[in-house]
Amino acid sequence: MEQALEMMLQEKFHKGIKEASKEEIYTALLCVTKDKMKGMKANTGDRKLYYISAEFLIGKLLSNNLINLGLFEETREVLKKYGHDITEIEEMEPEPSLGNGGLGRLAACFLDSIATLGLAGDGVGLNYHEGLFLQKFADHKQWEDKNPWITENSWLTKTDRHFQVPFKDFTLTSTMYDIDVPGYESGCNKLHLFDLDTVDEGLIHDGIQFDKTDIRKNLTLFLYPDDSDEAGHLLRIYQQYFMVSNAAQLIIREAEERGVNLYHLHEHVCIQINDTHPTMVIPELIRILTSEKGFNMDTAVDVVRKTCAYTNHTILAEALEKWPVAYLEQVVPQLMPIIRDLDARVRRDFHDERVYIIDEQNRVHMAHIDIHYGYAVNGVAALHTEILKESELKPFYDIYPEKFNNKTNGITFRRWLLHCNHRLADYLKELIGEGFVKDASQLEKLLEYQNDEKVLAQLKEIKKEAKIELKNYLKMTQGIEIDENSVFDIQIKRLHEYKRQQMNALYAIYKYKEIKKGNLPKRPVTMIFGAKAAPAYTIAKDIIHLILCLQELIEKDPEVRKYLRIVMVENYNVTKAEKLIPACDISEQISLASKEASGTGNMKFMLNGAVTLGTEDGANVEIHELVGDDNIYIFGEKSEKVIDLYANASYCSKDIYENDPMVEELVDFIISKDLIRIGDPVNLGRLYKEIVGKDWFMTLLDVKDYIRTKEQMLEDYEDEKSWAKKMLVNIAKAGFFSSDRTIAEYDRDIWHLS
Ligand code: DL6
Repeated sequence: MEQALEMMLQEKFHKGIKEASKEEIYTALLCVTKDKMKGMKANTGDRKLYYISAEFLIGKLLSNNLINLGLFEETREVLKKYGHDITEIEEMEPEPSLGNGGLGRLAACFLDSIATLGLAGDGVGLNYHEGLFLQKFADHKQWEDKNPWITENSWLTKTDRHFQVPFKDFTLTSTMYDIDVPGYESGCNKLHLFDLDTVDEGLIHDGIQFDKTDIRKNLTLFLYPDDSDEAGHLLRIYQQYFMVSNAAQLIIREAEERGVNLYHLHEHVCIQINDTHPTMVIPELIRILTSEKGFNMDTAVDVVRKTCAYTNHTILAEALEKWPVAYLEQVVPQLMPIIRDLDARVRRDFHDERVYIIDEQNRVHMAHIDIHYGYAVNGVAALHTEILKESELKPFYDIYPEKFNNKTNGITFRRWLLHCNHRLADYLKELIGEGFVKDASQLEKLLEYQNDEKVLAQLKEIKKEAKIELKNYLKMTQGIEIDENSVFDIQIKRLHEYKRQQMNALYAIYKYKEIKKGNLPKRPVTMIFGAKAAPAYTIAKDIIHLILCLQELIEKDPEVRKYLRIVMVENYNVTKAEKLIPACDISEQISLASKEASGTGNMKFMLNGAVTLGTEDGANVEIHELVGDDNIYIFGEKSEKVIDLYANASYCSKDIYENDPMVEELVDFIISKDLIRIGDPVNLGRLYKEIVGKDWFMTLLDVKDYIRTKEQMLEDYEDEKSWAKKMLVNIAKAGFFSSDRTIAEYDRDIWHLS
């Protein structure tokens, strides 16, 4: 590495390692790493996977790529020798925020594991010029700004693949960019990101505003453009079709290049449809096979059905896409005869309107296309898959029980342990050997040490060091100084009412009031939040406003500040997650039971020795089963009860509010003089009204149990040895959540690549 880096720096900047700037070293390292990846062998196989996804939240790639190439340690040493710190060099890399949250990060973890397991599988998506918006706080509110990530030297390589993508009124020529995905001690795959040469960042004004109708200039500008109006909806359809038409053409072209007989496509190719954004790949493939490759409709449907599999990531109605026929006619009229034909086949075979593709309001249910015309449907955690089978998708499960299966999510340990917490990773290697890096189940060897005081003390020490690092980072980035001896209680995830950041805020109000009354905690608590709210999601933004107002109230109150702090991390992203997760004591996973399909933050936290405070939701259920009652704190109503409450429309937050003085006091504080003095009465008033009058995600149902459980947790934290043992058990049991295990299961049950 030393020689390669030195030569690259000389070639690019006429400088040596010692005198080069951080930015120059970053650029040179990027180029050296790219060269090394070019020389890697590609994973190959007779059958190839295409993982199509609107999001790939890959995060910064330098360190991850170096780890997977086995060059990280060496590079760190070389840099050290010349007086540079690799973490400072990493800071130079702009983060590609090509995703919103869990779904996109999952796709990135999957690419890492697919490559690591030596499977031939590429990602296919869009080359958004702007990542998910940059979040800024001002006036205790979220403001959005553009978030460019593509620089002159980036991980992208422009290829000479181009396809013609036909829309109603014009045809666009795409360009394919590739990002190499090296496996850990394995071969390399690709992430293919499609783009248009005509896209123009100059279209953006006033933060993230732009002309939504100028498709040639805006198509790949933004991930999830605001779809609160018709132009926004249409733009999303343009994007989705652009993504899948390119994917379909690439898949067919590559199959032909491999000499595959297209009538046997399904024997050589499988396509994973990641949520419904890529669903149109089904009619698009059928269109190409019938109009260009001489297939009749029956055969095309048959081949495509045997090629495509679908992953469901949510049961939230608003996230299950239904496109009006009129919109599809306006953008991709060539698909409508095919979609109508697919719907007619369903109507012919099943006389149940719940499973039709086109409903009475003339909307196309994208998930219904996937289920009828794919060969596998999976949920992303055991509970989620059960809910799909038993309620959300029951009519489909009754028809196709054999298609349904569960694939509990996972995370790549290369990023979420080796990279983000090298102290812990090194210590684990010292204790139990390096085997866990490739075979995560070996983490269980750690259980032998659960009563070893030296080991427990060392785990606590590593946690403390991570807390100090986070403290320094927050001081540097936000000018906030926190106390590493306090309990770090962290909730980081997208802002959504179902994830219930508002319930955590009610806990803060409770604690504030207790401290005011003189009930002082044994140890100070630092509550850390990180979350972006979708720009058009008003109540989510109001919740951020509440948290920022509480932060200010406490900061200005010296009496309370000694015992309680709130820190809302600005612009939460993958890079920040990597700093926050190793430092966490209490992992907040408090969604309303049945609503969080899986969660993956919960897995990252446990792997890094945090203890979960959670509901029986998503993968929390499996974490609970693995670590046992003593090593997790569970509260709240279970999913059966919640589903029942919805079914009978029998939840009424106002009843709870009016009949429980403690709850009333906490909720009233949102519109108290103390907060109105700091914040905006419109936002706070609206949130108050929403909680009292609607509370769709049942905050008030669980808030008291939540407070009680968190208090218990804080008390238990004081028993240092027993807490350290909980940390150890969580780390030891995290092996199940390696995405290598998840991918091995996808391969065994769905893809059959190996
Ligand atoms: O499967 C990845 C991830 C899950 O861990 C989360 O629980 C789930 O919310 C997320 N789903 C989505 C889809 N849209 N919504 N909401 O992001 O997928």
